[in-house]
Amino acid sequence: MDMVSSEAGKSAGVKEFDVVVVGAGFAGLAALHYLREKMGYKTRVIEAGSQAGGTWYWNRYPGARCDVESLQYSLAISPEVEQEWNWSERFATQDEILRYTQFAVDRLDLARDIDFNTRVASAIHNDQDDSWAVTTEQGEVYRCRWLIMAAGPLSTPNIPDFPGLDTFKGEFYHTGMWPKEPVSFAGKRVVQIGTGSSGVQIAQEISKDAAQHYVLQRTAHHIIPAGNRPLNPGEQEEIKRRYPELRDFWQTLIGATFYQSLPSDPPLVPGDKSIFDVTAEERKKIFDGAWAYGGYAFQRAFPDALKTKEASTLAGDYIASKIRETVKDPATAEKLISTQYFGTKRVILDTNYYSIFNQDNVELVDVKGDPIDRITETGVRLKSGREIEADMIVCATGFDAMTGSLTRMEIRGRDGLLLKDAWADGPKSYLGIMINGFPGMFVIGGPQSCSALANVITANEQQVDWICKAITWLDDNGYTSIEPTIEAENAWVNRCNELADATIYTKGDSWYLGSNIPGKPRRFLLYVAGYPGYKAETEEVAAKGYEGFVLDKARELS
Ligand code: N01
Repeated sequence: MDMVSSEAGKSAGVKEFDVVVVGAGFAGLAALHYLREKMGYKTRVIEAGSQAGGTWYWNRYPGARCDVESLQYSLAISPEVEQEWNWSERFATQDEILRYTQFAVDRLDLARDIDFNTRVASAIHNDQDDSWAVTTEQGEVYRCRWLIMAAGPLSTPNIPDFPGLDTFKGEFYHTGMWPKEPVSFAGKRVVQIGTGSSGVQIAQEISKDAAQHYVLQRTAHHIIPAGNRPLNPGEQEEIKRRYPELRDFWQTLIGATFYQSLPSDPPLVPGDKSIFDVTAEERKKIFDGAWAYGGYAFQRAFPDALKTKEASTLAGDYIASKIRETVKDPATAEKLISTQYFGTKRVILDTNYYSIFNQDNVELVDVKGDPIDRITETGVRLKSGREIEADMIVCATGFDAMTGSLTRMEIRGRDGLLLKDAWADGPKSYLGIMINGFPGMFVIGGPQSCSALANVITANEQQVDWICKAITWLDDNGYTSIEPTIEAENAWVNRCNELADATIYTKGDSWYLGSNIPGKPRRFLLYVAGYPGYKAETEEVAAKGYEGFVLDKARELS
């Protein structure tokens, strides 16, 4: 179906599509495949990078690796891709995931409908005919009936506004914008700022070669072992044989991912007993088993570990004991122990981070106690007056999460409403997919979705499925517009807030709450009740004829 080409009002030079998708990460690729192959829609993906891959394209810093098991962190949309690709390790490196993405792009012939090296500047809704005009930074205009934003939840790097940053004469990098050219740490004095997931991974690479490595930590995060290893003989083959059954099973789990590859494996952790219903010895035994198994087994060892401060403290205490066992200098060990409740920040998977602090060339610098005053020409000055000389500064300072990739574009909806203004008091959406005031614009991985709290590829594919079915239904019924009511949106946001308030997530500071960005309203940005609940709630809305949405037929379809 190519309805666009038959519409009036086309302008010279304007490219016309049924659907424009912004972003060629996993979400954008899944959307393109679905729209093209299952629906036959004229679709264009606009991508800022020179290659598909989204987060795995930009975050090419040394040490980058996924924290979801590779056999589960893959697209389900194509049985061919699923069967023909071979993973090498339990948790894949950035490089391997990018090669996998390229394999999927080639196998599904996706590149012919993607414009690379093209960044979107604005997306403006036309209230007369319910179309969207998407303009790139190069000035090209794409017109479409439906717009899908798949620009990523963690894709707008946060470079803090350190005074003097522009005066620094050495090398400067952010993990989320890592150059393609090799970067050498050898023999250099390297200051690393930030100790979240990215910081913990790159720290181990920097510390291997740097003459001196200063790790500037503002807050200690909780880190548990990944237990990475090469895949066992036969493991991949069995999963491949059983993918349809296993993918259905994984979808029933809270994070749409499992800490054991096979449901038939003997359970390593019961996962269903309250942390308070076991003796201290039993609790330790369960934690020991989960710790040894690796991955998020530890986080899921007790169902209530993320529910109350008391439960979270028990998990945190166990991690503290492991840090004290590993780090030789007691003062450094104490600094590395998180004072946040376990789970308030994203729990990090890793293997050797704590032990780098036993090396002579690595120093942990507490920049909460002695904050960064300014960047100088030659390094970093702390408030105490201490000068840290550096040849290189690496910012692992995270992202303007969930909203940054949207608000940095000029997105104008009904009556010229600017998205940034609509979200001035905090982002709002209905189902984490659509926004009042922005008809016909769908978001994948947006605020109040469950995306970043689940296996994000599975979450993306579920949203793609929902959106594409909605578009099919709208077109089949002659609707040209869909927009959530303000009441439905408010109810969804309130529900997400209530769900989050009943957990540990809102009892600390994190990008989940926007509190990592100065001035960003503190709001919990995700749906916490888990993937199965999210899927059920969104599908119920669709089954009820898109309850909570206003549907319109402003434009005549031919
Ligand atoms: O970012 P972060 P990230 N002065 O926000 C510090 C995913 N991911 O890129 O905690 C000094 O977690 C900040 O300190 P504080 C994953 O979902 C996954 O590491 O705000 N320090 C913090 O330590 C993850 O959660 C993978 O006090 C400053 C750090 O910078 C998400 O991406 C790998 C500062 C930022 O940590 C983001 O992770 C990588 C300042 N002004 C990322 N500003 C895997 O799959 C910030 N910081 C394994």
